[in-house]
Amino acid sequence: MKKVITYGTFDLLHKGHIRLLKRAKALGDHLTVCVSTDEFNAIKGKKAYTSFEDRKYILEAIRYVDEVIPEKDWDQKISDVVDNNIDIFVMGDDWKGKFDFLKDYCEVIYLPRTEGISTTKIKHDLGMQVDAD
Ligand code: C2G
Repeated sequence: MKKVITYGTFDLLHKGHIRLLKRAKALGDHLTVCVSTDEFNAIKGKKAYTSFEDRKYILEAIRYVDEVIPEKDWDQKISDVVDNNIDIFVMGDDWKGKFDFLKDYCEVIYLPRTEGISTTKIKHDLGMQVDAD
């Protein structure tokens, strides 16, 4: 069984997130999504509209997602990959190169982002407070 993992906040879920998850799952047989906790989002300088528990609940309902685990800090990726027997690490290409250190442990693939949509854009268009990028 080929196992894939990806990471993210997945706030205000939109087509860009779903397309990433669909393509990630297509690379293997099992997709683990590591979703940022509210505390880690604060470290990332993000404030999600939807709580960790609700973002986890929503992700678990997606047909492409097999397991959802918490992302609590920047330094857990190697142990996540090793402990979960991950074959492929996938992220959108806004992160291109940032996680190449994982190539010692698994395949690393950066997929093209979906243009024209983002959580920040949604918040902006709705006149909501947006995070400092
Ligand atoms: N994404 C995408 N297209 C978009 C928006 C997002 O492909 N229009 C992808 C991102 O590249 C990322 C995933 O969807 O791979 C989740 O995006 P975010 O929730 O914004 O995740 P981020 O805040 O970048 O957190 O340790 C890594 C971090 O947790 C990533």
